[in-house]
Amino acid sequence: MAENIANLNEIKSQALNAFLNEFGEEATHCVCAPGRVNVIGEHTDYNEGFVLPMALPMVTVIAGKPNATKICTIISASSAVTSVSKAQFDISDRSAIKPGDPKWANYVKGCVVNFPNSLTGFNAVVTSSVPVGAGLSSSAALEVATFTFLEAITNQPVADPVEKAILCQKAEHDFAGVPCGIMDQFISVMGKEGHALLLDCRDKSVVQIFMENLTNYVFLITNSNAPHKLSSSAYRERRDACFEAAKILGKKSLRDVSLEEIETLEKRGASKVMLNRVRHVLNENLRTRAAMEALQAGDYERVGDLMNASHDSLRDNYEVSSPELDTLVNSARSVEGVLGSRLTGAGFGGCTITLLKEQSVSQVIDKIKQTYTGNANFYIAKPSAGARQLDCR
Ligand code: NG1
Ligand code: MG
Repeated sequence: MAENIANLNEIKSQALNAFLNEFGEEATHCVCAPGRVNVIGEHTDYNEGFVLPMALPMVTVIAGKPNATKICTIISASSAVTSVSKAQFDISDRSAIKPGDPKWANYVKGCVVNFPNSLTGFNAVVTSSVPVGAGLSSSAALEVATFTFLEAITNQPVADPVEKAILCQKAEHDFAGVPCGIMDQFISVMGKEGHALLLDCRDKSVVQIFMENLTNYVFLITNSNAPHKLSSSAYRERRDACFEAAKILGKKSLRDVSLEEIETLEKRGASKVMLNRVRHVLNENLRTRAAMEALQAGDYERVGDLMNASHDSLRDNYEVSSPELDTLVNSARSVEGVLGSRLTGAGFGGCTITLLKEQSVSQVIDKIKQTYTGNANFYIAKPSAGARQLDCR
């Protein structure tokens, strides 16, 4: 069976009750922000290409109240964020705030530092149903929830969602030391129920894609729970190869390179490995835009084919799959009613995403349980709303 995703009201009640227990009064403000999964468009974001994520029903909730001091006290009351732990910092001089322990609070601090308006201190509790370390962007959910909470308590929403996403991304760069792309924060801010989001990572424009007739199909996330030791060095190597290839062609990024130019690259002495990396990125951009059109048209067979081609290219050209991820993908594909299956995220570990007929879900899960030696978790990825304020009842 797919995991039962705690619903928003449960996570919200946990936060409100914990706030009352901890601070002895009712919270006045409550917000949430979702995790995400990428449907297609992998290793394209840092090449100024296209990505196509959707927001998940898993959310991070923050409940709290301004305290008329310069001190912020935040309690993480969720096993999904970390074990119960407390962070406290002074905002008299926000530029003096530095990352430290507990680690989860760095995402909060980064947003407090980057928030563009004046702030008072606050007390708050964080709870979450976004699993940590699964590649479902628990970090972006915490950043965007924090930022949304600050907007709520100051009653000063940042008008431009792009600015909001970028300030949250900057929090991750500066306070968590993760040089992430912009996909995660964009979808957590802008997600819309029933929609996926096409994001152009070059000009940061977005298209909300209503998924026509999704009723008969579902996206199933399978967490391999496999460790991905190699991922950060391999990630950097691949990114560098892409940057180097663009440089050899005298282009700013691979976004400006066409498939025909692969030949030029070869003539200029690029290695076979580099050519394969470039081949993946250029074709993945084409697939991602094709997937947007297919989703809009309700042509799920086509979306599935594109997802399969994406995985095969990530495995063969980009070489970021793993035996575990290939087993999950191949097992899913062997079941009747599965339209497509691929790894999602950076690769080497983390999750796969499978598009399938709703009635085939339990068969896919059974099949994976028979063939996969690791311990997998399954989640139904219902396309959900982005960050928002909630009532405190
Ligand atoms: P995951 O593995 O989902 O964190 C990583 C990058 C993305 C993107 C994908 C590959 C971080 C935080 N995220 O995603 O920006 O490059 O790999 O498409 O590094
Ligand atoms: Mg992250």
